[in-house]
Amino acid sequence: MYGNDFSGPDDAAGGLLSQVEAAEAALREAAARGLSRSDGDGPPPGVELQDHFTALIEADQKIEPRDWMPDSYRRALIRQIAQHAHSEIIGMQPEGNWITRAPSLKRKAILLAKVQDEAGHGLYLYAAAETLGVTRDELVDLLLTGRQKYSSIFNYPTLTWADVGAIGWLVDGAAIVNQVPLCRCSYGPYARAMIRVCKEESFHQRQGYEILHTLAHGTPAQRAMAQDAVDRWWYPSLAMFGPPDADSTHSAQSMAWKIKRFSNDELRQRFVDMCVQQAEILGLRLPDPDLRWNEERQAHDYTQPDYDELMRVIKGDGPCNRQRMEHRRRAHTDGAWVREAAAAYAAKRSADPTAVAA
Ligand code: BYC
Repeated sequence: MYGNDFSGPDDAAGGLLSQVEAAEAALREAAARGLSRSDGDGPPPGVELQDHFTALIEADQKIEPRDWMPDSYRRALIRQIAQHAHSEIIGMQPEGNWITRAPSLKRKAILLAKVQDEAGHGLYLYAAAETLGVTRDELVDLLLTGRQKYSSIFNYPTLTWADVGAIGWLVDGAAIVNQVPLCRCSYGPYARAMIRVCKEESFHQRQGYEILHTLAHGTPAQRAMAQDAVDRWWYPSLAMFGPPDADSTHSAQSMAWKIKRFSNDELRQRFVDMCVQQAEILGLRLPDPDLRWNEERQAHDYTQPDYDELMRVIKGDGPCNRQRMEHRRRAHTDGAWVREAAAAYAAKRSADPTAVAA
């Protein structure tokens, strides 16, 4: 709950933050429980590596960088964590577009902090991926050369200030629904990064919700702007959860390894159910004429997003793919001197710690 003037997304979502806290407690518990490991962190004598790995997963114990893991598990994690990191970094652009045009000093300061948080999330995630034996340069190269993708959602334009609110409410909201279960991911560094990310992300969702609430209770023009933003961001937000389960290539294996805890469709449904209640509080309409409560399923029926469009956007043919990648490549090139200076400073300091102390 934030503020006392209206109920916030956390209430309607059944306390996502408390789920993050529960995941954090479970993480500590798992560490304390510790399946017996030999001193070298390998399996106890006489236990095969693969069997030990499986036993750790089954016991809900975290796999740590020092542990043996199958190559396919390592590759799956690098793929998902790196694409997640790229999404955070590219995700700075659509909102960054509004920093210079935020309607007040307060809004500008909040948005600046939020965009900066996204950069931080990208860095936690790149650091988590690096623990799997891949370098930061390699990861960045995978993005810049287009061999790895980032979330489809960031290939849509932010046309009005209300889009900043809709991104906070819907996009960050979808991100949280997806990421809270990742706090229980079997790979320790990813789970720990997610706990920190989710705590910050819940504030992001709140700021978007508050922007939309203000607009929805403002002038007729502001209200129309808020509704238009929700109309444009609803289906792309549903598509963020990925292809339907029947077409999801990685889900089954990722769930067996407890990287993912729920399927794409399960999380999408959870998000829809959460948003219906929040939209009512906002006084805004979700743009789906077939959205209705299904008593039998105890969930809302809803219209699926256009998955052909999702695939086109993932493959590079969304409204802003080219612009996003050009911007990122230019920023990388323009930032080369900063990386060189930081590397030179680090080299100097390790050669002679007193030389650069002043
Ligand atoms: N966009 O077998 P599937 C954020 C790809 S950051 C692009 O179901 P999986 C935020 C998928 O990668 C948001 N690609 O895959 C930041 C796979 O392709 P590859 C990002 C998508 O991994 C700043 C193929 O389709 N969040 O929220 O089991 C500001 C088949 O899919 C998408 C994360 O990355 C998509 N929407 O499940 C505000 C969370 N959907 O790799 C907000 C971590 C699917 O074979 N990631 N693909 O080339 C995940 O939870 C999972 O990777 C996914 C996909 C649910 C995204």
